[in-house]
Amino acid sequence: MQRLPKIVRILAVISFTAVVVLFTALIVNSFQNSGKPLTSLAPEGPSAESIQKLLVPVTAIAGIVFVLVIGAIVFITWKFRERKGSDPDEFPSQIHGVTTLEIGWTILPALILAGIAVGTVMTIINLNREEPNSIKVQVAGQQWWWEYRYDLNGDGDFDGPEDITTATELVIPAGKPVQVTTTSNDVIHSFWIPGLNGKKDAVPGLYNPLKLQADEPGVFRGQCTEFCGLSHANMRMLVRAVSSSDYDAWVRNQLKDHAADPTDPVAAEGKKVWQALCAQCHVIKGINDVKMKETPPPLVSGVAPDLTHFMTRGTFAGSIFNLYQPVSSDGQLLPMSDVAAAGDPGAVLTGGPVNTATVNRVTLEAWLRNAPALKPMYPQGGRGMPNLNLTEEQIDQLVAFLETLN
Ligand code: HEC
Ligand SMILES: [Cu+2]
Repeated sequence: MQRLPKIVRILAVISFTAVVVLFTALIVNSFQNSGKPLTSLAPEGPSAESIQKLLVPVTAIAGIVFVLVIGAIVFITWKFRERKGSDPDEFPSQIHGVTTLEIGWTILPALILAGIAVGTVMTIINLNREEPNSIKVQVAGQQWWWEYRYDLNGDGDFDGPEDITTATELVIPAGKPVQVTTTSNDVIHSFWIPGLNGKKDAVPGLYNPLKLQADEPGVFRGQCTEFCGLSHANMRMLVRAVSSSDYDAWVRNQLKDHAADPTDPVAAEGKKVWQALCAQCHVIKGINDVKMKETPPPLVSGVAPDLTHFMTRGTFAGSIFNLYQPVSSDGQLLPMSDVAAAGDPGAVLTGGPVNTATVNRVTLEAWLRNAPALKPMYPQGGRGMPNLNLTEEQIDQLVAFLETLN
Protein backbone atom coordinates (compact mmCIF):
# COMPACT_ATOMS: atom_id res chain seq x y z
CA MET A 1 0.00 0.00 0.00
CA GLN A 2 1.29 3.41 -0.99
CA ARG A 3 1.49 6.24 1.56
CA LEU A 4 -0.87 9.05 0.66
CA PRO A 5 0.85 12.11 -0.82
CA LYS A 6 1.60 14.88 1.66
CA ILE A 7 -0.87 17.30 0.05
CA VAL A 8 -3.75 14.85 0.48
CA ARG A 9 -2.86 14.36 4.12
CA ILE A 10 -2.72 18.11 4.73
CA LEU A 11 -6.09 18.53 3.00
CA ALA A 12 -7.52 15.76 5.16
CA VAL A 13 -6.40 17.49 8.36
CA ILE A 14 -7.75 20.84 7.14
CA SER A 15 -11.16 19.45 6.21
CA PHE A 16 -11.42 17.54 9.47
CA THR A 17 -10.64 20.73 11.42
CA ALA A 18 -13.15 22.67 9.30
CA VAL A 19 -15.89 20.12 10.05
CA VAL A 20 -15.19 20.30 13.79
CA VAL A 21 -15.19 24.12 13.76
CA LEU A 22 -18.40 24.38 11.68
CA PHE A 23 -20.16 21.80 13.83
CA THR A 24 -19.22 23.63 17.02
CA ALA A 25 -20.33 26.97 15.51
CA LEU A 26 -23.66 25.40 14.53
CA ILE A 27 -24.28 24.15 18.05
CA VAL A 28 -23.24 27.44 19.67
CA ASN A 29 -25.43 29.36 17.19
CA SER A 30 -28.50 27.25 17.80
CA PHE A 31 -28.34 28.19 21.47
CA GLN A 32 -28.46 31.95 20.64
CA ASN A 33 -32.16 32.72 20.82
CA SER A 34 -32.61 36.43 20.25
CA GLY A 35 -34.59 37.32 17.13
CA LYS A 36 -35.77 33.75 16.62
CA PRO A 37 -39.50 33.62 17.43
CA LEU A 38 -39.68 29.89 16.79
CA THR A 39 -36.72 28.78 18.88
CA SER A 40 -37.55 25.79 21.05
CA LEU A 41 -34.56 26.48 23.31
CA ALA A 42 -35.93 29.52 25.14
CA PRO A 43 -38.78 28.26 27.36
CA GLU A 44 -41.28 30.91 28.50
CA GLY A 45 -43.56 28.71 30.59
CA PRO A 46 -43.59 25.60 32.82
CA SER A 47 -44.34 23.02 30.08
CA ALA A 48 -41.55 24.27 27.84
CA GLU A 49 -39.27 24.49 30.88
CA SER A 50 -39.83 20.84 31.78
CA ILE A 51 -38.94 19.88 28.20
CA GLN A 52 -35.78 22.00 28.45
CA LYS A 53 -34.88 20.30 31.75
CA LEU A 54 -34.94 16.99 29.91
CA LEU A 55 -33.31 18.20 26.72
CA VAL A 56 -30.22 19.77 28.30
CA PRO A 57 -28.95 16.72 30.25
CA VAL A 58 -29.81 14.32 27.38
CA THR A 59 -27.90 16.53 24.93
CA ALA A 60 -25.01 16.78 27.39
CA ILE A 61 -24.82 12.97 27.79
CA ALA A 62 -25.07 12.50 24.02
CA GLY A 63 -22.34 15.14 23.60
CA ILE A 64 -19.99 13.36 26.01
CA VAL A 65 -20.59 9.99 24.30
CA PHE A 66 -20.05 11.67 20.91
CA VAL A 67 -16.76 13.25 21.95
CA LEU A 68 -15.51 10.00 23.55
CA VAL A 69 -16.37 7.82 20.54
CA ILE A 70 -15.12 10.24 17.89
CA GLY A 71 -12.07 11.02 20.04
CA ALA A 72 -11.26 7.31 20.34
CA ILE A 73 -11.66 6.80 16.57
CA VAL A 74 -9.41 9.77 15.76
CA PHE A 75 -6.83 8.72 18.35
CA ILE A 76 -6.70 5.09 17.18
CA THR A 77 -6.57 6.11 13.51
CA TRP A 78 -3.66 8.40 14.27
CA LYS A 79 -1.79 6.07 16.63
CA PHE A 80 -1.92 3.06 14.32
CA ARG A 81 -1.44 4.97 11.08
CA GLU A 82 0.90 3.61 8.47
CA ARG A 83 4.40 4.91 9.03
CA LYS A 84 7.43 5.27 6.78
CA GLY A 85 9.31 2.00 6.64
CA SER A 86 6.55 -0.12 8.18
CA ASP A 87 5.66 -3.34 6.42
CA PRO A 88 2.40 -2.74 4.48
CA ASP A 89 1.57 -6.47 4.62
CA GLU A 90 1.92 -6.70 8.38
CA PHE A 91 -1.33 -7.80 10.00
CA PRO A 92 -1.96 -6.66 13.60
CA SER A 93 -2.43 -9.39 16.18
CA GLN A 94 -6.15 -10.18 16.55
CA ILE A 95 -7.95 -10.26 19.88
CA HIS A 96 -11.46 -11.42 20.62
CA GLY A 97 -13.67 -11.65 23.64
CA VAL A 98 -12.28 -9.45 26.40
CA THR A 99 -15.05 -10.24 28.89
CA THR A 100 -14.65 -7.16 31.08
CA LEU A 101 -14.85 -4.82 28.06
CA GLU A 102 -17.80 -6.63 26.55
CA ILE A 103 -19.80 -6.52 29.79
CA GLY A 104 -18.77 -2.91 30.33
CA TRP A 105 -19.88 -1.62 26.97
CA THR A 106 -23.16 -3.50 27.22
CA ILE A 107 -24.08 -2.37 30.72
CA LEU A 108 -23.00 1.29 30.47
CA PRO A 109 -25.20 2.21 27.44
CA ALA A 110 -28.08 0.21 28.96
CA LEU A 111 -27.79 2.26 32.16
CA ILE A 112 -27.57 5.55 30.24
CA LEU A 113 -30.62 4.67 28.14
CA ALA A 114 -32.56 3.52 31.20
CA GLY A 115 -31.79 6.85 32.90
CA ILE A 116 -32.95 8.81 29.84
CA ALA A 117 -36.09 6.66 29.58
CA VAL A 118 -37.05 7.37 33.21
CA GLY A 119 -36.58 11.11 32.67
CA THR A 120 -38.52 11.06 29.38
CA VAL A 121 -41.49 9.07 30.71
CA MET A 122 -41.69 11.24 33.82
CA THR A 123 -41.67 14.39 31.67
CA ILE A 124 -44.39 13.01 29.39
CA ILE A 125 -46.61 12.08 32.35
CA ASN A 126 -45.99 15.49 33.88
CA LEU A 127 -46.81 17.30 30.60
CA ASN A 128 -50.08 15.38 30.25
CA ARG A 129 -51.24 15.91 33.82
CA GLU A 130 -54.18 18.27 33.80
CA GLU A 131 -53.88 21.25 36.15
CA PRO A 132 -56.92 21.82 38.33
CA ASN A 133 -58.77 25.06 37.56
CA SER A 134 -57.19 25.43 34.17
CA ILE A 135 -58.90 27.39 31.40
CA LYS A 136 -60.29 24.96 28.80
CA VAL A 137 -59.84 25.82 25.13
CA GLN A 138 -60.52 23.67 22.09
CA VAL A 139 -58.24 24.48 19.18
CA ALA A 140 -59.41 23.40 15.72
CA GLY A 141 -57.09 23.58 12.73
CA GLN A 142 -58.41 24.05 9.21
CA GLN A 143 -56.91 25.14 5.93
CA TRP A 144 -55.19 27.51 6.81
CA TRP A 145 -55.99 29.09 10.15
CA TRP A 146 -56.90 28.14 13.73
CA GLU A 147 -60.17 28.50 15.62
CA TYR A 148 -60.33 28.73 19.41
CA ARG A 149 -63.37 27.80 21.50
CA TYR A 150 -63.31 28.55 25.22
CA ASP A 151 -65.44 26.50 27.61
CA LEU A 152 -65.89 29.30 30.12
CA ASN A 153 -68.61 27.78 32.30
CA GLY A 154 -66.85 24.40 32.53
CA ASP A 155 -69.81 22.32 31.32
CA GLY A 156 -67.59 20.36 28.91
CA ASP A 157 -69.29 21.99 25.94
CA PHE A 158 -67.37 24.57 23.90
CA ASP A 159 -70.34 25.92 22.00
CA GLY A 160 -72.79 27.27 24.58
CA PRO A 161 -73.99 30.86 25.04
CA GLU A 162 -71.54 31.17 27.96
CA ASP A 163 -68.61 30.20 25.75
CA ILE A 164 -66.39 32.11 23.33
CA THR A 165 -65.49 31.34 19.72
CA THR A 166 -62.65 33.26 18.16
CA ALA A 167 -59.99 32.80 15.50
CA THR A 168 -56.33 33.34 14.69
CA GLU A 169 -55.11 34.49 18.12
CA LEU A 170 -55.30 32.60 21.41
CA VAL A 171 -55.61 35.04 24.31
CA ILE A 172 -54.59 33.69 27.72
CA PRO A 173 -53.83 35.16 31.14
CA ALA A 174 -50.12 35.02 32.04
CA GLY A 175 -49.27 32.74 34.95
CA LYS A 176 -52.41 30.60 34.65
CA PRO A 177 -52.59 27.09 33.19
CA VAL A 178 -54.57 26.65 29.97
CA GLN A 179 -55.69 23.16 29.01
CA VAL A 180 -55.85 23.06 25.23
CA THR A 181 -57.47 20.26 23.22
CA THR A 182 -56.34 20.08 19.61
CA THR A 183 -58.52 18.81 16.78
CA SER A 184 -59.09 19.48 13.08
CA ASN A 185 -61.98 20.17 10.71
CA ASP A 186 -60.30 18.92 7.56
CA VAL A 187 -56.80 17.42 7.28
CA ILE A 188 -54.10 16.77 9.88
CA HIS A 189 -52.40 19.89 11.24
CA SER A 190 -50.05 20.29 14.18
CA PHE A 191 -50.25 22.95 16.87
CA TRP A 192 -46.92 24.28 18.09
CA ILE A 193 -46.00 27.24 20.27
CA PRO A 194 -42.32 26.49 20.89
CA GLY A 195 -41.96 29.05 23.68
CA LEU A 196 -44.74 27.37 25.69
CA ASN A 197 -44.75 23.65 24.86
CA GLY A 198 -43.90 21.00 22.27
CA LYS A 199 -45.98 20.04 19.23
CA LYS A 200 -49.38 18.38 19.27
CA ASP A 201 -51.06 16.99 16.18
CA ALA A 202 -54.54 18.27 15.32
CA VAL A 203 -56.34 15.28 13.80
CA PRO A 204 -59.95 15.16 12.57
CA GLY A 205 -62.07 13.23 15.08
CA LEU A 206 -59.34 13.12 17.74
CA TYR A 207 -58.99 15.37 20.79
CA ASN A 208 -55.39 15.66 22.01
CA PRO A 209 -54.41 17.44 25.22
CA LEU A 210 -51.77 20.18 25.37
CA LYS A 211 -50.96 22.29 28.42
CA LEU A 212 -49.97 25.91 27.83
CA GLN A 213 -48.90 28.46 30.38
CA ALA A 214 -46.89 31.64 29.92
CA ASP A 215 -44.80 32.99 32.80
CA GLU A 216 -45.09 36.61 31.68
CA PRO A 217 -47.40 38.65 29.41
CA GLY A 218 -46.16 38.63 25.84
CA VAL A 219 -46.70 37.39 22.32
CA PHE A 220 -45.71 33.83 21.46
CA ARG A 221 -45.52 32.74 17.83
CA GLY A 222 -46.08 29.32 16.34
CA GLN A 223 -46.30 27.55 13.01
CA CYS A 224 -48.40 24.62 11.79
CA THR A 225 -45.93 21.76 11.68
CA GLU A 226 -47.81 19.08 9.78
CA PHE A 227 -47.96 19.58 6.03
CA CYS A 228 -51.60 20.44 5.37
CA GLY A 229 -51.70 21.58 1.74
CA LEU A 230 -51.18 24.70 -0.31
CA SER A 231 -50.74 27.35 2.39
CA HIS A 232 -49.28 25.17 5.12
CA ALA A 233 -46.32 27.56 5.41
CA ASN A 234 -48.79 30.46 5.83
CA MET A 235 -50.62 28.81 8.70
CA ARG A 236 -49.19 30.35 11.81
CA MET A 237 -50.51 30.77 15.30
CA LEU A 238 -50.14 33.42 17.91
CA VAL A 239 -50.68 33.29 21.65
CA ARG A 240 -51.23 36.62 23.36
CA ALA A 241 -50.58 36.30 27.09
CA VAL A 242 -52.00 39.24 29.02
CA SER A 243 -52.51 40.26 32.67
CA SER A 244 -55.43 38.64 34.55
CA SER A 245 -57.41 41.88 34.56
CA ASP A 246 -56.92 42.34 30.79
CA TYR A 247 -57.93 38.73 30.26
CA ASP A 248 -61.13 39.21 32.26
CA ALA A 249 -61.92 42.36 30.28
CA TRP A 250 -61.17 40.51 27.03
CA VAL A 251 -63.56 37.69 28.04
CA ARG A 252 -66.33 40.15 28.96
CA ASN A 253 -65.95 41.85 25.59
CA GLN A 254 -65.82 38.59 23.60
CA LEU A 255 -69.05 37.41 25.23
CA LYS A 256 -70.88 40.41 23.80
CA ASP A 257 -72.70 40.30 20.51
CA HIS A 258 -71.74 42.60 17.69
CA ALA A 259 -72.44 46.21 18.67
CA ALA A 260 -75.47 48.11 17.39
CA ASP A 261 -75.71 49.16 13.77
CA PRO A 262 -72.86 51.44 12.68
CA THR A 263 -73.74 55.15 12.76
CA ASP A 264 -71.24 56.06 10.04
CA PRO A 265 -73.08 55.86 6.67
CA VAL A 266 -70.11 54.24 4.87
CA ALA A 267 -69.86 51.55 7.54
CA ALA A 268 -73.64 51.06 7.39
CA GLU A 269 -73.34 50.41 3.64
CA GLY A 270 -70.45 48.04 4.47
CA LYS A 271 -72.73 46.06 6.74
CA LYS A 272 -75.16 45.56 3.85
CA VAL A 273 -72.35 44.39 1.54
CA TRP A 274 -71.16 42.09 4.30
CA GLN A 275 -74.60 40.53 4.67
CA ALA A 276 -74.89 40.02 0.93
CA LEU A 277 -71.42 38.62 0.19
CA CYS A 278 -69.63 37.53 3.35
CA ALA A 279 -72.32 36.23 5.71
CA GLN A 280 -72.56 32.88 3.93
CA CYS A 281 -69.10 32.05 5.37
CA HIS A 282 -68.26 34.34 8.31
CA VAL A 283 -70.17 34.62 11.57
CA ILE A 284 -70.80 37.90 13.33
CA LYS A 285 -72.59 37.15 16.57
CA GLY A 286 -75.86 39.02 16.72
CA ILE A 287 -76.21 39.15 12.94
CA ASN A 288 -76.06 35.68 11.44
CA ASP A 289 -74.89 33.23 14.14
CA VAL A 290 -78.28 31.53 14.38
CA LYS A 291 -78.69 31.24 10.63
CA MET A 292 -75.16 29.87 10.21
CA LYS A 293 -76.01 26.87 12.42
CA GLU A 294 -78.60 25.82 9.82
CA THR A 295 -76.54 26.48 6.69
CA PRO A 296 -72.80 26.11 7.34
CA PRO A 297 -70.36 27.77 4.90
CA PRO A 298 -69.58 26.13 1.56
CA LEU A 299 -66.12 25.13 2.80
CA VAL A 300 -64.56 21.69 3.28
CA SER A 301 -63.94 22.55 6.94
CA GLY A 302 -67.47 23.94 7.35
CA VAL A 303 -66.18 27.04 9.11
CA ALA A 304 -64.54 30.43 8.40
CA PRO A 305 -63.00 32.79 10.98
CA ASP A 306 -65.53 34.34 13.38
CA LEU A 307 -65.42 38.09 12.78
CA THR A 308 -67.60 39.29 15.71
CA HIS A 309 -64.62 40.94 17.42
CA PHE A 310 -62.24 40.95 14.46
CA MET A 311 -60.51 44.20 15.45
CA THR A 312 -59.44 42.78 18.84
CA ARG A 313 -56.80 40.72 17.02
CA GLY A 314 -53.38 42.08 16.13
CA THR A 315 -52.95 39.83 13.10
CA PHE A 316 -55.13 38.10 10.51
CA ALA A 317 -55.18 35.36 7.85
CA GLY A 318 -53.39 32.73 9.89
CA SER A 319 -51.34 35.44 11.66
CA ILE A 320 -49.30 36.16 8.54
CA PHE A 321 -50.41 39.79 8.22
CA ASN A 322 -50.55 42.55 10.81
CA LEU A 323 -53.95 44.10 11.35
CA TYR A 324 -52.37 46.95 13.29
CA GLN A 325 -49.07 48.69 13.26
CA PRO A 326 -46.69 46.68 15.43
CA VAL A 327 -45.12 48.32 18.47
CA SER A 328 -41.66 47.37 19.78
CA SER A 329 -41.16 46.34 23.40
CA ASP A 330 -40.00 49.88 24.23
CA GLY A 331 -43.14 51.41 22.72
CA GLN A 332 -41.78 52.51 19.31
CA LEU A 333 -44.10 52.22 16.29
CA LEU A 334 -42.61 49.77 13.79
CA PRO A 335 -43.34 49.65 10.03
CA MET A 336 -46.79 48.21 9.14
CA SER A 337 -45.12 45.60 6.98
CA ASP A 338 -42.92 44.32 9.83
CA VAL A 339 -44.52 40.91 10.26
CA ALA A 340 -41.62 39.76 12.43
CA ALA A 341 -43.21 41.95 15.12
CA ALA A 342 -46.87 41.12 15.70
CA GLY A 343 -49.49 43.83 15.23
CA ASP A 344 -50.68 45.32 18.49
CA PRO A 345 -54.43 45.88 19.03
CA GLY A 346 -53.66 47.95 22.15
CA ALA A 347 -56.82 48.91 24.04
CA VAL A 348 -59.07 47.33 21.37
CA LEU A 349 -58.06 43.94 22.81
CA THR A 350 -60.25 44.60 25.83
CA GLY A 351 -63.06 46.26 23.89
CA GLY A 352 -61.65 49.79 23.60
CA PRO A 353 -62.28 51.98 20.54
CA VAL A 354 -60.40 51.33 17.29
CA ASN A 355 -57.77 53.92 16.42
CA THR A 356 -58.14 53.81 12.64
CA ALA A 357 -54.77 55.55 12.20
CA THR A 358 -52.95 52.44 13.41
CA VAL A 359 -54.98 49.96 11.31
CA ASN A 360 -53.05 48.28 8.50
CA ARG A 361 -55.60 49.32 5.86
CA VAL A 362 -53.28 48.63 2.95
CA THR A 363 -53.06 44.90 3.60
CA LEU A 364 -56.65 44.58 4.79
CA GLU A 365 -57.90 46.19 1.56
CA ALA A 366 -55.57 44.01 -0.51
CA TRP A 367 -57.03 40.98 1.28
CA LEU A 368 -60.57 41.97 0.35
CA ARG A 369 -59.51 42.85 -3.21
CA ASN A 370 -58.09 39.39 -3.88
CA ALA A 371 -57.36 37.14 -0.92
CA PRO A 372 -55.88 34.21 -2.90
CA ALA A 373 -53.31 36.63 -4.38
CA LEU A 374 -51.95 37.33 -0.89
CA LYS A 375 -52.13 33.78 0.40
CA PRO A 376 -52.27 30.75 -1.92
CA MET A 377 -55.66 29.08 -1.43
CA TYR A 378 -58.01 26.82 -3.36
CA PRO A 379 -61.44 28.46 -2.98
CA GLN A 380 -62.92 26.66 -6.01
CA GLY A 381 -62.28 23.46 -4.01
CA GLY A 382 -63.82 24.88 -0.83
CA ARG A 383 -60.50 25.67 0.81
CA GLY A 384 -59.82 29.30 1.70
CA MET A 385 -61.39 32.65 0.92
CA PRO A 386 -62.39 33.42 -2.68
CA ASN A 387 -61.75 36.55 -4.71
CA LEU A 388 -65.18 38.18 -4.62
CA ASN A 389 -64.39 40.76 -7.33
CA LEU A 390 -65.44 43.62 -5.09
CA THR A 391 -65.46 47.22 -6.33
CA GLU A 392 -63.15 49.75 -4.63
CA GLU A 393 -66.26 51.39 -3.17
CA GLN A 394 -67.42 48.10 -1.64
CA ILE A 395 -63.93 47.54 -0.22
CA ASP A 396 -63.94 50.96 1.47
CA GLN A 397 -67.41 50.29 2.88
CA LEU A 398 -66.40 46.83 4.12
CA VAL A 399 -63.24 48.12 5.80
CA ALA A 400 -65.28 50.87 7.52
CA PHE A 401 -67.69 48.19 8.73
CA LEU A 402 -64.92 45.78 9.83
CA GLU A 403 -63.37 48.64 11.82
CA THR A 404 -66.50 48.73 13.98
CA LEU A 405 -65.99 45.11 15.09
CA ASN A 406 -64.17 45.74 18.38
C1 HEC B 1 -66.43 31.05 0.71
C2 HEC B 1 -66.30 31.50 2.05
C3 HEC B 1 -65.86 32.92 2.32
C4 HEC B 1 -66.47 34.08 1.89
C5 HEC B 1 -67.66 34.23 0.99
C6 HEC B 1 -65.71 35.16 2.49
N1 HEC B 1 -64.68 34.67 3.25
FE1 HEC B 1 -63.41 35.75 4.38
N2 HEC B 1 -62.39 34.05 4.87
C7 HEC B 1 -62.74 32.79 4.48
C8 HEC B 1 -61.75 31.86 4.96
C9 HEC B 1 -61.75 30.36 4.76
C10 HEC B 1 -60.78 32.62 5.63
C11 HEC B 1 -59.51 32.12 6.28
C12 HEC B 1 -58.42 32.18 5.24
C13 HEC B 1 -57.04 31.89 5.78
O1 HEC B 1 -56.56 32.64 6.64
O2 HEC B 1 -56.42 30.92 5.32
C14 HEC B 1 -61.23 34.00 5.57
C15 HEC B 1 -60.56 35.07 6.18
C16 HEC B 1 -61.07 36.34 6.26
C17 HEC B 1 -60.53 37.40 7.09
C18 HEC B 1 -59.36 37.26 8.05
C19 HEC B 1 -59.88 36.74 9.39
C20 HEC B 1 -58.83 36.39 10.40
O3 HEC B 1 -59.02 36.61 11.59
O4 HEC B 1 -57.78 35.86 10.01
C21 HEC B 1 -61.29 38.50 6.89
C22 HEC B 1 -61.14 39.86 7.54
C23 HEC B 1 -62.31 38.13 5.93
N3 HEC B 1 -62.15 36.82 5.57
C24 HEC B 1 -63.28 39.00 5.46
C25 HEC B 1 -64.22 38.66 4.50
C26 HEC B 1 -65.16 39.61 3.92
C27 HEC B 1 -65.24 41.06 4.29
C28 HEC B 1 -65.90 38.90 3.04
C29 HEC B 1 -66.98 39.42 2.12
C30 HEC B 1 -66.58 40.37 1.16
C31 HEC B 1 -65.46 37.52 3.06
N4 HEC B 1 -64.44 37.42 3.98
C32 HEC B 1 -66.01 36.50 2.33
C33 HEC B 1 -63.86 32.42 3.78
C34 HEC B 1 -64.74 33.30 3.16
CU1 LIG C 1 -51.90 23.25 8.95
